[in-house]
Amino acid sequence: MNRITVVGAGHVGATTAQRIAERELAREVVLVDIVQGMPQGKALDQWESAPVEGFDTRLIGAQDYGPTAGSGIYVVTAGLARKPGMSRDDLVQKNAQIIGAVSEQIAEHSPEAIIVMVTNPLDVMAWVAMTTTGFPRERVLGMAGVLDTARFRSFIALELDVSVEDVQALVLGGHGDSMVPLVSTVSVGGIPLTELLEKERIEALVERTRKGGGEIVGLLGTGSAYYAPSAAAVQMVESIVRDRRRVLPAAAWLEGEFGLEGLFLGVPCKIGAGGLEQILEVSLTDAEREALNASAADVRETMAVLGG
Ligand code: TXD
Repeated sequence: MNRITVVGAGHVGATTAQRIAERELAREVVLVDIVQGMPQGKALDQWESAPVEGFDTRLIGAQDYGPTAGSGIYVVTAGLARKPGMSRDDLVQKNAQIIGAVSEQIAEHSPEAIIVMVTNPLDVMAWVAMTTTGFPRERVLGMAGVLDTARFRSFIALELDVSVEDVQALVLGGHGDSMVPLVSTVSVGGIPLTELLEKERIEALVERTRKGGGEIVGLLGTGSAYYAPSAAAVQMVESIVRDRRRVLPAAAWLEGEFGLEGLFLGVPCKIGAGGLEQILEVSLTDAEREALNASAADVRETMAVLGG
């Protein structure tokens, strides 16, 4: 791919740019941020790591979207963090304004691009991006499921003292609290997790995963997670760039899948050169379906804040 743009050069955005460059997923990575000089400074610093790391992907920073023209992918991480005294709804409105403005620029400069939305609340921000750009659903995806699954898999690997590579898991629904882990689908080297761990222990790991973002925030003191989130976003980018058709949990616009429509929600997606190639459906237990519906209700409530 010629060019990938990362919008928002903060913690997640800058780390995402560095990972994309180190893997040479594009010839050029453009970091865009509103803060004067900051994306230029980070991009230059990253480019100066190229001789040591051995990559040829050029990194540049910008305040405007001219240099991003023709990008195949935009990873969108621009946004505000919640400040003291700011309500959740205020934050949604502020971030929706930012994502609306960013999306107009994307549509103008790269009408064929694929958007990977990271900014929270990502299901709703993906909807803002889709409606503002007018892009088809195939070209707008939200990142959360890969991160939630990675956290779940990392905790299971620790618990069983096995390689993370052999732990497979699927998480549906919204991000964090409202995620829906399909415990029956979790396997370790092909062995169902339920044969290796007590139900209570599995529940404890699920709970830790649900609160995974908060655990990091609590430890960091300021800011939130970015190493695992950027790794997760880049896994989606890589599947697009290399047309790998990986089956990854991601937020996609539903049109009847899982009995839901008219919202973005985390579901198993086949991700390839065209973005969303297919949504794969799995049968759910009654409890899982109920949890997924509750997660959908959460997303709809937030859409309603924006008049959706
Ligand atoms: O799983 C997930 N989807 C997430 C989401 C995991 C981790 C982080 N998640 C969300 O990503 C988080 O809640 C935030 O909404 C975004 C970005 O998180 P990050 O930790 O990178 O935040 P920072 O460090 O504050 O960076 C945000 C940057 C900052 O540099 C701002 O100056 C910039 O966004 N910003 C903008 N850039 C471009 N254009 C506009 N309009 C703009 N407004 C702010």
